[in-house]
Amino acid sequence: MSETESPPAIDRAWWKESVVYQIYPRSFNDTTGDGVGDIPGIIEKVDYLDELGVDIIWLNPVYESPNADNGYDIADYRSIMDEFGTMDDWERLLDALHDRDIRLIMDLVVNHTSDEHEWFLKSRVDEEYRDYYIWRDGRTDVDGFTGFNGPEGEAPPNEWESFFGGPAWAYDEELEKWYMHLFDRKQPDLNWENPEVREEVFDMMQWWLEKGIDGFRMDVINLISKPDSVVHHDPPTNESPMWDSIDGPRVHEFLAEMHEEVLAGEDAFTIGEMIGQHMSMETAKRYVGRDGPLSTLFHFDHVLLDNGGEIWERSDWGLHDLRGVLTRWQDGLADDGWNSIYLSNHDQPRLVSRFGNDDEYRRESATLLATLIFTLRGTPYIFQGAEIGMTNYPFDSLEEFRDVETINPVTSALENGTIDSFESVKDALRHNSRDNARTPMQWDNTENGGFTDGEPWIGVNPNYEEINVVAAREDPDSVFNYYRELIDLRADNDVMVYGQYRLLAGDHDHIWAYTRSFEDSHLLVLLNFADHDGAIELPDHELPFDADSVEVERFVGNYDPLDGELEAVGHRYAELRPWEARVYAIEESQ
Ligand code: TEU
Repeated sequence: MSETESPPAIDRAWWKESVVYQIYPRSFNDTTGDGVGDIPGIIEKVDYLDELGVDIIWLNPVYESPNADNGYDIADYRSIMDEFGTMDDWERLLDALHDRDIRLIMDLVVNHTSDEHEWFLKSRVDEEYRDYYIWRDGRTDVDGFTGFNGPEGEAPPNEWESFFGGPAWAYDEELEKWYMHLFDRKQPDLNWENPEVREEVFDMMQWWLEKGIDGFRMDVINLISKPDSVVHHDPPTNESPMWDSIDGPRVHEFLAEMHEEVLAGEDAFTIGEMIGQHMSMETAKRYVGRDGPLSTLFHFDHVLLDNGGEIWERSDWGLHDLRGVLTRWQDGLADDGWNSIYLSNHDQPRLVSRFGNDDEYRRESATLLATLIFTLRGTPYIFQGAEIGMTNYPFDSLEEFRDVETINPVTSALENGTIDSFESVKDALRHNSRDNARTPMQWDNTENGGFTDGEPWIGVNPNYEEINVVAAREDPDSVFNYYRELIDLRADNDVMVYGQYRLLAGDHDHIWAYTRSFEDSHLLVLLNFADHDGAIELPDHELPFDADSVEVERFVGNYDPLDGELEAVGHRYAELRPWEARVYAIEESQ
């Protein structure tokens, strides 16, 4: 930092200094032999989480649910799904985590409920509850329209297509009306226009906070306010596409109310999952800026880069795109707001298979991606299994998939001839399907990777014999031990947490280079996103320090140091090996 530039104000927060580990309970650890992971299974592994060194656990939904969408269809917000255990188990888990200074955040899924939730059952038969959901008349003015499970000649209220394929409306025979579901038909959308719905949600959040949780990850929270074409019309008009539900007209008002009623005065960590693409920084700051209702958000800009539209389509991306979208967020929230840094979760393929090379350079690229996650500015997230470099699954038939988002659209496309065979889409599904993330955690090299004694609910990746926790622990060069090192470093170095990001040589075609700067400390990060060697010249005018008068040390890296590599900074030139990640610590001389 030059003397004329004053450092930006730092708003410290525990959740900025924390590392999050995401647990998908269904696939973590099974103690009952039914092939499904459970809460006692997580308790068994709390020491593992402690050994890894993470600070916060984000638990995917564990509430009572018929599991049309693996728990994202909630039938009762205040009880635990039988398959996962009991409320006692959950309380034991909370205690076990808190005993080790690990915090727990829960998934808050309130854009929709299950169609088996009491509110929805009542809403079908009881006027008082009708308005908890979005019920509308169908259209009869559409020529020659049949099907969609509605009455003959009646079309769904508007033309929206659900995220999981098919219309975003389902017909109720008794009521002779349609209800909206932006996701599966078993996930009816709540009507946030109704103040009673908001009160119910806020009470429930309060109830969980009183149980001692440390925050919420809020599922598709920017979808809760629907556009006027639906809110004020029955049947709705077609003037707004479904995308207009994103950041809808009253979303900021609803979240401000949630903040006032529930979150203000609580030291809770809140992450809003923000579906869509290209959110403006102005909108982002309304959510997560200093005066915003939430701590941070998940945007989708980088995980949609390879999205081809349909689940069986892909589009190409390059380092340019990845670096471009993530740099936009680094710069956009540099002074106000806070990023979440994730490259995978339960909805995304495995990071090493997607952004790295899961074959010849699995260890190198998995550790490079870890370096990226831990050296960008924001709270880092590890999705279970990433820390041992787990890969995508070699799916061979549609029967091996479990996810509605894969099964529904592929089945209809096969039926209506849009695609002619499973084989023709196999490679794309192997790459895109959410089920890649959902195969069981690989603990050891015994049957089923030590996940279960029974028949696992979804296949265990056959590579469990090599890729598993026991093997990773023993190998000093493993992905696991590298994650541990990064977590330790982050706990001790403010520059990793708060340092400002600056992109270097932004047009390099396979090396991503940047600095992070905090007071007089800097990190120089060099990441070679390629299966081959590469070299980079560090442009003098872009460096935030004078390269001739700094002390350079190696900070972390995924290869053994090269002879003379510390001179690289003075020479403004570095050479990197395939998927090499190298970080230098740089101090300005006094
Ligand atoms: O995800 C919302 C969401 O955006 C996903 O549907 C995403 O578009 C897709 O998975 C990318 O392939 C949340 C939950 O994380 C997801 O598991 C749920 O299925 C969904 O909401 C509905 O609750």
